[in-house]
Amino acid sequence: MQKAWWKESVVYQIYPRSFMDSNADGIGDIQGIISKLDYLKELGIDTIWLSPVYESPNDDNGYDISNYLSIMKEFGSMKDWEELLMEIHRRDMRLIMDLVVNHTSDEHEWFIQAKTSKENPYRDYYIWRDPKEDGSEPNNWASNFGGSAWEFNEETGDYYLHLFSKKQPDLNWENKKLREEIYTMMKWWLDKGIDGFRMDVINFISKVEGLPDGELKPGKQYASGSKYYRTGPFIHDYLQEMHRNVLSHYDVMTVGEMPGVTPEQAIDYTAEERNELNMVFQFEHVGLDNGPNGKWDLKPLNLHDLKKSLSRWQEALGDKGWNSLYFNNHDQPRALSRYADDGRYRIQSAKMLATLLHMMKGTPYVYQGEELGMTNVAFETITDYRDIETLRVYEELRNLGWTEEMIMMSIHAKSRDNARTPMQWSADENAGFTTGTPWINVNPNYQKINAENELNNPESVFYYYQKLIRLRKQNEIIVYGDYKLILEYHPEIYAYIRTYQDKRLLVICNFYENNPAFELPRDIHFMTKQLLASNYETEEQSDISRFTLQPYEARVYLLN
Ligand code: TEU
Ligand code: CA
Repeated sequence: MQKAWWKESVVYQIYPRSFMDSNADGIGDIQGIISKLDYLKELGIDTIWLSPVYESPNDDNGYDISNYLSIMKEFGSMKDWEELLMEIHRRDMRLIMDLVVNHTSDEHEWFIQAKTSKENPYRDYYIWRDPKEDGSEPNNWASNFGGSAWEFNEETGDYYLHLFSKKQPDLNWENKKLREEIYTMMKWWLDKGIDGFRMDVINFISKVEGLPDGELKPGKQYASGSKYYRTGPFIHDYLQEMHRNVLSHYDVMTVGEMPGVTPEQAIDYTAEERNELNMVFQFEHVGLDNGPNGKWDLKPLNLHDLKKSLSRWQEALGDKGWNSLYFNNHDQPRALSRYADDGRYRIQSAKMLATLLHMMKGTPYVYQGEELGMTNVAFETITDYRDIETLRVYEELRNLGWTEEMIMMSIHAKSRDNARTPMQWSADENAGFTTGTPWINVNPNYQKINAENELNNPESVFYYYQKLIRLRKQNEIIVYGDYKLILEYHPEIYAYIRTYQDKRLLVICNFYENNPAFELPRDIHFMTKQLLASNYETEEQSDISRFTLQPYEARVYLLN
């Protein structure tokens, strides 16, 4: 297997709107980020992924781009952005930008032109279809944010496709000129010196010819069309073309966000000899608490499902591709609240989840606030929520007859706003995020959970992350070792072994409040052991052939 800087990296995701406000307008901005770069350096981060900072009407917080070549005014100017890049590079860190090219904003110049007439030269940059005979939508696809995936356009008398909000029309990748415009835009950013891209829903860009109806479930008005747009017929051609024309000319990293991707498909996307992407964000492990009716249908995590899922990915990609490792991002509720305990054992839980993830094979991603043990939020009323998906789902569930209480319970558990409350810097008003009025309320637990407290406490979650990141830099086994699940059927413990040359790494995580017994499998022999990390006081020399774990305990041993 090839060594690579992006395999040895730890990436930190910044959601700019919620990170740090420098000018008291309540909105995070680029100067705010610059003021916190030393904090990220101290954590040990070497690559920053910046969620979109481009010009946008903010229907979906920047994932609806109206100009790819300019910076959103609320975030600052191009000069601020250039300063950010320089300050990042000066600290020997790298910057990857978000590339959102499945769709644009409906306020992008291309779409403003395209919608004016069927003859407009930009018309074919988007996906248009005539109404059915009765005037209804061309097919039954649902938008990922609820409702139909089609919007009628008066001027031309037909519909355009939008897999997300109606202010996010899908681009037509079959149009060669459009593809070339995108490649030119990518080069423009790469020539400014950025170090790569995170590509938004990039497995959606090729749609099946004819856009066939999806399978309608009983009681539903619209169906998922995902079968016809995930990993569509030309996706690999497009990505290989993008690689040939753009990426191959730069030393950069790429990660493709891919809802619904399978391990087999991920190998096709990431195998080195195929020249497409370096890694993908898969979604399997963040869907394990979805009930049969999807995301808002709550179901507790079954640890066995998590073991099966993560192990499947670890083993399948093995030496054939490369994994990204994440529990959190701006679309996901906080993993700590979701898969562990955000109450009494919050600190142990945060460290345990971090241990599980950071000792696996792949490139780890830390989402802002994760390193502080930030938790989900539970705003009392829907008016405190800001996310377009949450607001739309609220309406939809009401129409389906759900009670207010049931709806809010689901929103508290799953809303994307759980991840979007302002970064908690200190116990000052508004968590030190802004001196103005924040665009979304801070989580009321900021007086206890904040960066200042964390930095003053050597036992904090922050310093534990710092340690895990440092260990990765010091031990090649953490980056390159093979993965093997052990104690497969243990109901409470997730444990695995990494192997590299003559070394092994033993990782043990207790997912519950109980005190389960760990028993070392008999076929694991070693001469010496070294305790590399643990979230409780642990005797270095204590026997590990059999011992009792504390609530949410995690340990990492290097065996020789
Ligand atoms: O998300 C794609 C996506 O499908 C999900 O993660 C989405 O948030 C989830 O299905 C909702 O339940 C990406 C971005 O990360 C997200 O923020 C954008 O809203 C979306 O694409 C559209 O650009
Ligand atoms: Ca601001």
